[in-house]
Parts: sequence; structure tokens; C-alpha cells
Amino acid sequence: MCHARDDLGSWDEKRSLRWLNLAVARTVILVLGVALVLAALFVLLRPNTPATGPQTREFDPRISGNNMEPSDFTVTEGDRVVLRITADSPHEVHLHGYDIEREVAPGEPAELSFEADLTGRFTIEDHETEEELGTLVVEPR
Ligand SMILES: [Cu+2]
Repeated sequence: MCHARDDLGSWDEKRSLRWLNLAVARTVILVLGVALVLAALFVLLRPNTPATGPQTREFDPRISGNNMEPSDFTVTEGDRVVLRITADSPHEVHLHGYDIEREVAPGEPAELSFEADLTGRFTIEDHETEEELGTLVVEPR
């Protein structure tokens, strides 16, 4: 009687142990699956432009007639900006705000090189014609 009970008890234990193992295995698989999905989401959704320091931004606009192409430049505060301007006729280029003035003529390009430490929108004007050639936008970092 006692033996039979013991046997029955150990059989039940084995059964519940197997069930427990199955439950643990399922939980482990579920946790691993969730971790895998989270890892994949992290890789997919993380910002692909990590916070970077100041960069050197170089542009090569060309003035023909009263038009400069490209005419609008957007940089980030702290960037080093290099504008290499060429022209098909003489011009006097003035970058407002930073107050940098350069003469440019055919075969004599002008280079405006400066640190973008003022934020805002600044006009690039031709003092020869008083025409607006373009704008520089410096966005806050
Ligand atoms: Cu001006």
C-alpha cells in the first residue's frame, strides 16, 4: 500500500517535473525571442547620426550674372564653413552678420572661411549690384 502510494507519488513528481521543464523551456524561448526582437528594433531604430562635433562644411558656389548656384547654405553652429566662390564677372560678395567681404572675379575665386559661431539667417549680398545672392543659415547645435 505504502509502496504503491510512493510509486504513484514519484510518477506524479516525474510528470510535474517534465511539465515544469517544458514550462521553463517555453519561458526561455519566449525571453530569447523577445530579446532578439528588442535587439533588432534597437539596431533598426537607433539614430543613424550620432551626436557629432563640429564639422568642416565646404561649398563651391558659382555666380553667373546675378545668380549664385547653389545659393542657400545650411550649417550647424560651431561648424567651420568654407565658401569657395567663383564668378563669370567681378563681384563684391558680402556675408552679413559675420561681416565678411571678398572680391571675386573671373579666374580669381574668393574664399570665405570662418567658424559658424553666430546662429540665424544671414544674407549674402553683392555690393556691386546690391543684389541678394543667397543666404547662410546657421542652426543651433
Ligand atoms: Cu552687405
